[in-house]
Amino acid sequence: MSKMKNTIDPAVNYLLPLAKKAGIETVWDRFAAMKPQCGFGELGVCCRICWKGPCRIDPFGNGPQRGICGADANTIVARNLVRMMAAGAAAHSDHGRHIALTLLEVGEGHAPAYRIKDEQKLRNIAEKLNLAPAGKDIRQVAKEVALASLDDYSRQKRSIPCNWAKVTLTAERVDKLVDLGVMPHNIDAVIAEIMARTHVGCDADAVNVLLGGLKGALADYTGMCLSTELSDVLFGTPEPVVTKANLGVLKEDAVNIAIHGHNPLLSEIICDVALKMNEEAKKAGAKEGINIVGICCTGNEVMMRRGIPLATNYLSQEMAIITGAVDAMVVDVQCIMPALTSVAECFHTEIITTMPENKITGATHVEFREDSAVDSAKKIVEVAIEAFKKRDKRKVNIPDYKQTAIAGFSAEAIVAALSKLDAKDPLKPLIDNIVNGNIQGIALFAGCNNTKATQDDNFITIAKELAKNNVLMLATGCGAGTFAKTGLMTQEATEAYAGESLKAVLTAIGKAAGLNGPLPLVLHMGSCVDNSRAVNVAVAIANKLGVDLDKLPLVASAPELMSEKAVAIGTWAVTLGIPTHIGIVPQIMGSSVVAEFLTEKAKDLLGGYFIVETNPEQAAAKLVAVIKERRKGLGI
Ligand code: MSK
Repeated sequence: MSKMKNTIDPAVNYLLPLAKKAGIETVWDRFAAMKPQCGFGELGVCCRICWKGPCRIDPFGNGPQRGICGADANTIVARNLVRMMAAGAAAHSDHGRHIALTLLEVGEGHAPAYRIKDEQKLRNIAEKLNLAPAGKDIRQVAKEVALASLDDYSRQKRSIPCNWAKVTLTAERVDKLVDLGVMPHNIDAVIAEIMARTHVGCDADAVNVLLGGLKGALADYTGMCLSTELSDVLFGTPEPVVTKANLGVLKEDAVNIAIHGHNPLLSEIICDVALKMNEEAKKAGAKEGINIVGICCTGNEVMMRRGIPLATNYLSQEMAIITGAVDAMVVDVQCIMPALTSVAECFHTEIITTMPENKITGATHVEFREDSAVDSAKKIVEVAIEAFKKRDKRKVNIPDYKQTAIAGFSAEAIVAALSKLDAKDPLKPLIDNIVNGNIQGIALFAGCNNTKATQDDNFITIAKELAKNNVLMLATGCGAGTFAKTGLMTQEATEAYAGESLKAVLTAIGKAAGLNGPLPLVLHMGSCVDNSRAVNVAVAIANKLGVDLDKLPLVASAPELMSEKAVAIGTWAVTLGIPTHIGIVPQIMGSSVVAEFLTEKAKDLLGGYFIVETNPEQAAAKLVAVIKERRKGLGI
C-alpha cells in the first residue's frame, strides 16, 4: 500500500524537506510517531470518566464488555461523543459571549476602541429579536441586542427557547426541536447539563445521552449564530473582496505579523494599529512596512472583512514559522498548536498569546482587554518590529505560492448580488435556478484539516466533482482556507470546473453584480463560527419554498474534520435536517447503537444524518445522490 501523502499544498511540500533538514519537528512527524494510534480510542470505547478506570471494552468480544461500573460500549461511546459536543459548544459560545459583552460595553459607552460599524444590521437584528428598535438611539439598540443575546446564557426557564435559535430557524424546525426536547434554553446550562448527565453513575441510556448531545450541538449553533451576527455589527458585514492566499503572501521586506485563532476582537484592532505604525517598521529596516497575514479562522475573519491575505490553514500553521519570515504570530483562542513555541525557538519569531485563559509555555503573553485594546495592539506590533530586527535573512524561505481568492460572501452579500437580477425578490433567481435544475443543490464545506487525511485533498476532490454536477458550493473555516489556497475561489475556477448550467448561473449573477465575469466556484462564507451564515441562506430558501430544511437539496461536508467544534457543528447540521458527510472515521464505531442512530435513525427523527466516507470520490457520489433524492422529494 502506498504511503498517504501529507499534503497537496505546494507551499507545504516546499517547506517540509527544509524542516526535515533543519531537524524541526512538524505535525506530520508527530503523527507518524503516534502510530499505531490506540484502537480503543479510535472506536471510542475507552472510558476515563472516573478513577476506577480507565476501562475499555474489548471490541472483539473476548475481554470485558462492561466497565467496572457496568457501563457498556454504547454508554461509553455516547458519553465520550457528547462531551466533545459540549466542549465544541463551550468554545464557540464563549467566543460569542465575548462579542456580546463587547457590544454591551459599546452600548454603555465604554470600550472606546470599538464602535458599531453596521447600524442597519444591528437594527435588523433588533427587529428579528422583537426589540422594537424604531426611533431608539443606536447605542440603546446595541445594549438591548447585547442583553437579549446574553439572556441566551442565563435564562433559567427551560420552556423558553434561546432567542437566537428560535428566530433564525424555520418555524417547523423550531416546533420539531421543541417537541423532541432538544431546543436549548440556556447555552451554559445545556453545556453544564451534558457534563452532569455524563458524570459517573448518571445517564446510561445511549440514545438519551445522544439527545442531550443534540441539545448541546444546538447550543453551539446558538452561540455561533450570535457571535457571527454581532461581529458583523461591530466590524462590518463582509462584502466580496479580492485578496491572496497561501504562504507566498509573506513578504521578505516587511515586518510580517501572522494573526491566528478565532476571535476578531483583537485582530481587528491590530490591523488598525499596524496601519499607523508602518513608519516605525520602515525605520527598523522593513522597506514594505507591516504585512499582516491570517491563519485559520482569525485569518478568515480579517480576510472577509478587510481583504487581509490568508497565509495558511490549520494543519500547516507551523509552516508559516518555518518560512523564517514571520516576526510575530499573535494567537487568541482555539486551534493553536502548542508546538508553535518549539518551532519558533529555531527562529526569531515571537509567539504572542493574548487571552488569559489561553497561554502557551514559551510564548510571550500580552494580555488583551477590551478597555485597553489599542495599547495591547501597539505593544504587540512593537514586539513584532523588535523581532524583525533579529530576523536571520539566511533562514528566510518564503515559498513562491499564492493564489487569488475572492472572499466575503456573507448571506447579505449573496442577497445583494442576487438583487441585481431581481431587486424586488432577490431570492427568486436562485430558487428558480434550483427548481429548473441549473443548480442541482447546495453544498456547505466546513471543518478542519486532519493528519489522517492528505491535507486539502478531500476538499478539492469532492468540490471538483460537485462542481461538475452543478452544485453551488459554500465554504467556511479551514475548508475555506483550502479553497482559497488552491485557487478555487476564483472566476477562473468557475470557468474550469463548473458544469455548464452552474457556470451560466454564476456568470449571470456575477455579471449583474458587476464582477465582470462569474462568481467564484466556491463562495467564502467566513470562519468556522460563520457556519450560521449558510443556515441563514438555507432558511431563507426554505421559507420561500414553504418547506422545512430537511426537504432542501442541501448537504454539508467536513471531509477533514478534527476538532470538538467540528463535531458540534456537524451534529447541529444533522439536527437541522442536513445530510452531513464526514471524511474521517468518527470515534464512535465501538457502539452499534450510536453509529446506527447518527447514520440512520437520525434520518427518520430529524431528516439529517451523518454520511461517513473516507474516499473523496465516493463521498462526492453519495452527496450527489442525496441531492438527487431531495430533489425527487420536492418533485423537481
Ligand atoms: S480553525 S475548528 S481547524 S475549521 Fe476554525 Fe480550522 Fe477546524 Fe479550527
